[in-house]
Amino acid sequence: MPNSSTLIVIPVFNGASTLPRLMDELSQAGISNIFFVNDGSEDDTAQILTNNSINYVSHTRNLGKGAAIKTAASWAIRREYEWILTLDADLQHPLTSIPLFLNARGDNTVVVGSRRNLASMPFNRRFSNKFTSLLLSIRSNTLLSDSQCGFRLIPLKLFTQIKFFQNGFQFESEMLIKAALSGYRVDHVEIPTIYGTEKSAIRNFKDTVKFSTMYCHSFVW
Ligand SMILES: Nc1nc2c(ncn2[C@@H]2O[C@H](COP(=O)(O)OP(=O)(O)OP(=O)(O)O)[C@@H](O)[C@H]2O)c(=O)[nH]1
Ligand SMILES: [Mg+2]
Repeated sequence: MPNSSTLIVIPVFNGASTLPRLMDELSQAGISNIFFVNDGSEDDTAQILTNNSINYVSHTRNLGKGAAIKTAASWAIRREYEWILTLDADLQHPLTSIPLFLNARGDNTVVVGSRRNLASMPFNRRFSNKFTSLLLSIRSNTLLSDSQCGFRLIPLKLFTQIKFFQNGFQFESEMLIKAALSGYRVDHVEIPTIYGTEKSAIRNFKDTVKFSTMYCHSFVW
């Protein structure tokens, strides 16, 4: 499983309903290089992380998933990791897929999970995923098959070379455009599509407006 150069990063906002099972799975898989960012959760997230003796920091208020990933990247850079592997706290990213990402590591490569069989994905998420992936592929001149997937292996030098302005979910799109336009490869590894009863934190209207603003802005970066 993860070796010492790669830190598993899990941003979490109000994750108390899925965290206990995720903790069990991490411990069963023998994964210990883990760092959580508790992004101003209002539920028992911090308590659960403390009880499980997990490395984590808390934002005092909710700053967004992108801000949480940037916090984790700074933490990892200070400890001389070379890559972070981000995954979601809502059990949609199976730990059994981790070796695929580790095997695909490269100095100048971002590896993104790609869900091919989208039958179990809710229709609105399927539509927004395909639409944003098309727009981002055009903008970055790179084939991005699942641009909204948060299961990603990122070389940490990307964060030292490029400044990222987005703090919410749009960070994940900004990161792909900037990485591709800066000469990074974007590779994909196939992961299963998993949807349960978890509640999405994505707000359709608000996040569509934010994505559109970020996309237009990207032409003047
Ligand atoms: N740090 C941080 N993480 C968040 C925030 N909102 C969601 N997350 C985390 O980001 C991950 C993905 O959030 P989701 O709401 O499931 O987004 P998604 O997986 O793209 O959307 P779905 O396809 O609907 O599940 C989860 O692990 C959440 O805990 C936030 O405001 N801050
Ligand atoms: Mg999710």
